Amino acid sequence: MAEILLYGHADSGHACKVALALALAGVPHRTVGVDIWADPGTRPAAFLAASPFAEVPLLILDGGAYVQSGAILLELATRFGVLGAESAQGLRRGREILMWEANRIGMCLPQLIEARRVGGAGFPPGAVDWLRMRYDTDKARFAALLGDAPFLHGDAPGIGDCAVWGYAQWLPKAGVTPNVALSGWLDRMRALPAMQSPGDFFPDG
Ligand SMILES: N[C@@H](CCC(=O)N[C@@H](CS)C(=O)NCC(=O)O)C(=O)O
Repeated sequence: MAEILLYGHADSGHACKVALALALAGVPHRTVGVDIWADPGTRPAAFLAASPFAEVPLLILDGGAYVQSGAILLELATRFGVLGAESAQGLRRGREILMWEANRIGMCLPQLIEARRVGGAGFPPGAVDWLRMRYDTDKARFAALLGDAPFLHGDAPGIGDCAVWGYAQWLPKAGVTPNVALSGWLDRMRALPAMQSPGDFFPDG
């Protein structure tokens, strides 16, 4: 198999989701840093040619270009039979959590982080309160999804855990707090042997 390349950046929770999945699955790969704060036109030509919105993550796998973090997670899980895709039930669980994450907690957390980064500039009045209100619902739903299990996929983490980790790793940057379920899960995720900091996942990005 040709070398697997992951284009990403340490400030991108979407890219961290994929980096974590590759690490948990033990899939050898190389990361390529893309400066997400720079003018998109300055990004590597090979990246611009393959990523339609000039966004990370971009995964090059067997000559194919894969975008959208959730879709990449599903590709990795099904191709390698890992992180939930070992069974039909685990894959279904992964799909359900990925859809929930993209619509809910994975929508409000990045926006809350961005609102703090820019001091609220460009956010209409009430937007941050609305995002915080959504997060309160999301963390309650997270607890319901987790139940008594250590991970969202049960005894071991799967693609759903990778997806939620992407931005839940930065709750303080979003100015919000976890509930007991989220806090315990975050501790268990941090303790995974394959876990790395965003800067270690993307040393040149
Ligand atoms: N829905 C996409 C979101 C990707 C995304 O928003 N990427 C951001 C970094 S988190 C990016 O590349 N921003 C750079 C830009 O838009 O110029 C996914 O799930 O992969």
